[in-house]
Amino acid sequence: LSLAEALRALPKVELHCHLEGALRPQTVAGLARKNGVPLPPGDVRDLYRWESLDEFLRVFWLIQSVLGDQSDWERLGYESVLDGAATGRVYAEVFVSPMRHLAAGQTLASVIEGLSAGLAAGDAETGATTRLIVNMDRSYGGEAGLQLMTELIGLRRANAAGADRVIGIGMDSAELTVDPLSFAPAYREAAAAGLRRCGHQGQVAPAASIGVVAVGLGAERIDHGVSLIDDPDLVAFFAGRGIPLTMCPTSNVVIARACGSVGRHPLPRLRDAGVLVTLNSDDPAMTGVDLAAEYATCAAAWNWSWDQMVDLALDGVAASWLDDDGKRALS
Ligand code: ES4
Ligand code: ZN
Repeated sequence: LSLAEALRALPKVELHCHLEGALRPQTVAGLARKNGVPLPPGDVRDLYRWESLDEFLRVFWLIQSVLGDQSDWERLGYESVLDGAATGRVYAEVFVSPMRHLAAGQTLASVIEGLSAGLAAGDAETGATTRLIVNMDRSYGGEAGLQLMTELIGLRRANAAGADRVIGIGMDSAELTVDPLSFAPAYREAAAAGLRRCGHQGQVAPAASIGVVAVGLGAERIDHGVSLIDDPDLVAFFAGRGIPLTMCPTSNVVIARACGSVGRHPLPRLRDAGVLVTLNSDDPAMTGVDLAAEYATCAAAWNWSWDQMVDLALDGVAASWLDDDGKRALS
C-alpha cells in the first residue's frame, strides 16, 4: 500500500468543500442541456481555466447557474456524497451558496429540501454523515446576506423539510471589494438563532481582515486564512483562542494564487505556531484534486509521515461542529 493509497483509505472529515465546486463535469453538461443554460462548446473541463480568484469566481457562477430546480439540487447532493465517500470522507460540513439562485427566482426552501434529500440518500448509501452550511455570496452585499439569514432562520423555525441539516452559515466569493463588517447584522441574526458561524477570509486579503471576521463578525472558524501567517500577533491570538482554519493548499495555489506551490503553503508553519488547521479540497471537481489527492499532495510536498497526516486528520475532527460524542466516535 503506498502512502497515497493509505491516505485515501484513512477516514477523513472535510469542513471546506463547496457543493457546486464538487459538481461532476458530466452533470454540469447534463444539467445545462436540461435547463437550457448555454455553455461554450467542448468539454466542461475546458472552462476550468483562470488566472485569479475573480476569474475563477466567474466560472464558479456559471457552474452554479446550471442548477435550475429542486431535483437538480437533489442530484448534486447525492453525487457529492458518493464522490466524497470515494475519497475516504466519513463526515463533512459542506457549503452551498444559494444567493444567485434566489435572485433568479428559486426558493431557499426548494434548494434546502432538494439538497438535503440528496445528501440523506448519499449518507444512507455510504454510511457518511453530511451536514450543510449556507454561505452568503459576498458579491451580493450585506443586506442580501441578512435577508438570506432571515429566510433560513424562518425555515428552521417552521421545521421546513431538510432545514435541520443546516448547522451553520458562512460567506464566500469576492474578497477584495467587500467590507466584511457589512455582514455584521447577518452574523448577529445567525448567532441569535443558534447557528454556527464561519467565513472565508484571507485568500487574497491581508491578515487584518481575518481578525475582523473572527472578532468583528464572531466567526468561530475561518475558511482559508492564508495571510494570517503575515501577522505573528494575530497568529498567537488564533492559537490562544483555538480558532480553527479550514485550509485548502491546492486551491490556494491554483485558484487564488496565494502562494507559489503547496510546498510553500503556510499550513505547516501555522500548525507549528499552535493554530488548529485542517485540510480540505475547496472545489474538488474544478481543481481536479479531491480530498484524498489533497492529503497525498501535502504529505509529499511537506515530507510528512503517515502519523503526521493522521494527526492532521484528527484535527479536522476537533475543528468540526460535531458534539463531543460525535467527535469521540471519529477519534
Ligand atoms: C469561493 Cl472565495 C472562494 N474560493 C474558492 N472557491 C469558492 N467557491 C465560492 N467561493
Ligand atoms: Zn472555499
